[in-house]
Amino acid sequence: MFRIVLVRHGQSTWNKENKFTGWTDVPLSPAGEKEALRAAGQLLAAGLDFDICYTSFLKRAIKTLWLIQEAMDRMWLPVVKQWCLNERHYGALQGLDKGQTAAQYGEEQVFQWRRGYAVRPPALPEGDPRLPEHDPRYSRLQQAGRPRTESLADTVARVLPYWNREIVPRIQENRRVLLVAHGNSLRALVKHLEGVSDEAITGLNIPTGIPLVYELGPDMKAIGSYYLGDAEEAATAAAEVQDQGTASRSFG
Ligand code: DG2
Repeated sequence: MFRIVLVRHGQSTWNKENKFTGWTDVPLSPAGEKEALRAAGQLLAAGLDFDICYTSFLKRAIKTLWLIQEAMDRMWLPVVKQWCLNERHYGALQGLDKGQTAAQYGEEQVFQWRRGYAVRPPALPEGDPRLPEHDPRYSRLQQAGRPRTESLADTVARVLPYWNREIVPRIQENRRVLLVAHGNSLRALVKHLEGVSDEAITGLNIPTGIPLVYELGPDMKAIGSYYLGDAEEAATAAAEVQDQGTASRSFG
């Protein structure tokens, strides 16, 4: 049996403000830093240790990983940063309040934008300074690495090849892998690991900062999974993520 531990980064400042974030590079909130430290404590308490870590190009995931490594006294571990593990690009929704957007466009539309498997939010317009091509960390990538918007299906199309090419071989060498990423890049991976249908994945939400352990069979598919800590707390936190797209969450 093989294993991988997944962690969605701790709460970011824009998670706290309930804003669509995507590739916007916002930091952790103070609560998010605490979540990362708590995750480290849960990993230690569970006796989990690692040989290699993977994360995205975005500081909320990188900092979460740093905090976990420091608290576990594992700062020496190799870390691979990869844009393919970035959050799904939220296009022109980035920076908008999720609740206010639901109040303006309707909850069903926001649900489709957030969870419809093949639904792309409106793209960032030509010339927008937020386009990845203006960001030095993406400037050397091919067009596929510089999206203007992405659906979850698009996210799967970049997460999965990286998973198969780079991470699966490490797991098969019995390296213990910690992967710190984002709500939707992790949903893309979980969809694959569990063979979740395009319809059923709309109901899956991943809370911030709670380690999610996957036991994998020889075919690298899930044979079991569980959140560390209290299962009910994880379920409540996942339901809270789902709720972020409702108009009642609007502060306006
Ligand atoms: C959130 C996910 O990404 O949002 O981009 O707003 O995991 O990086 O905080 P993360 C964002 P939802 O799809 O849950 O609305």
